[in-house]
Amino acid sequence: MSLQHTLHRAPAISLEGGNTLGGMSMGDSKDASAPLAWPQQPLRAPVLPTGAPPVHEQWHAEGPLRQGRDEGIHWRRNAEMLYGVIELNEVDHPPVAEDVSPLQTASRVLYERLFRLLREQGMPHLWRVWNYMADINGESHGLERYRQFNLGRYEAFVGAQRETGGQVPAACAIGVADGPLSVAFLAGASPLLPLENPRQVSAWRYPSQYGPRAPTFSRAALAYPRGREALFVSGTASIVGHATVHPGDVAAQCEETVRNIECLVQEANRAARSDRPFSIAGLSHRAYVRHATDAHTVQRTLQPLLRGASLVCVQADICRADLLVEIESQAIHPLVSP
Ligand code: 3EB
Repeated sequence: MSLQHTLHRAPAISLEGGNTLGGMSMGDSKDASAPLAWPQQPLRAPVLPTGAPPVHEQWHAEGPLRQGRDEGIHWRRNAEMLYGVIELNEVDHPPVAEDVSPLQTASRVLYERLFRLLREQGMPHLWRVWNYMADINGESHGLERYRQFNLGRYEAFVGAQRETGGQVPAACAIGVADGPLSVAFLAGASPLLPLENPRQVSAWRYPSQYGPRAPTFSRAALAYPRGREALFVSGTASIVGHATVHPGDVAAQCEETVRNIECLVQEANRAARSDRPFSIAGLSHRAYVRHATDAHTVQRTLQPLLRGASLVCVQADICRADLLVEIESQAIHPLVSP
């Protein structure tokens, strides 16, 4: 069966498991004992509670696998999907105009390269994207940095003649202490089925009070590698309509966020093909927590709500200054062939 996901809490990356398409490391991880054949995204964020061991997640896929480096992207693929990691330093992208920030340019260039690779590799469908950047709530050039990122990403989608609403990938966009703009992505030969949350305005329809260009992501997506149905729930926060609710109350934000995820799970089950419904307890969750000191409150609040599901917490910044927590989730179900 294709596409599997594993999670290890260990000091270093595990080289076992075989058929690794790509991975992501969280926390202060030791280098693997051998060079990795697959792209590995370093998420430069401490695992919580403070002092918890690093976490290594991997995507596994059926071979034969091929890998390469093009457009500054380390990628690895099989016949039906491709995982890639690309990192760009803003200092390498000096302003092209007075009102265009280095982060906006780096974001545009990064996505332009990503789309070129997908075209060359015949993997046109972007399923899931993990975006990390330094100082996400900082401001320069008269604009918050997350909004600069949204501008650059949007420009690249338009330039590649891609849809900027509707058929857009599941994603997250998260702030870390420092380091380059870092993007990992999973793309496929087959289209994704995007899902939206009836409790929330689609992010690609956000009004301009949240920035000159709306973020380009869907609230969740179903994707279909051979024999599988994958559900990717995008970064989800305490937002109802398009407004932040419960500012300053991390426990209430956790509860609201889980309500949003529950809602997306319902939407997924309406569209799902597999016999087994998705459930909050069967998903694997990652929580981004703005303040490390909130880790215990977040875990205590989420534990009963997630009903025993896997949860990894990391310290990171959320893309709105009033958001204290964001949760993303995923699950892969087998599809019984008829
Ligand atoms: C929100 O709901 C929270 O810009 O790719 C969540 C997931 C958020 C993805 C992105 C942003 C992104 O608006 C922020």
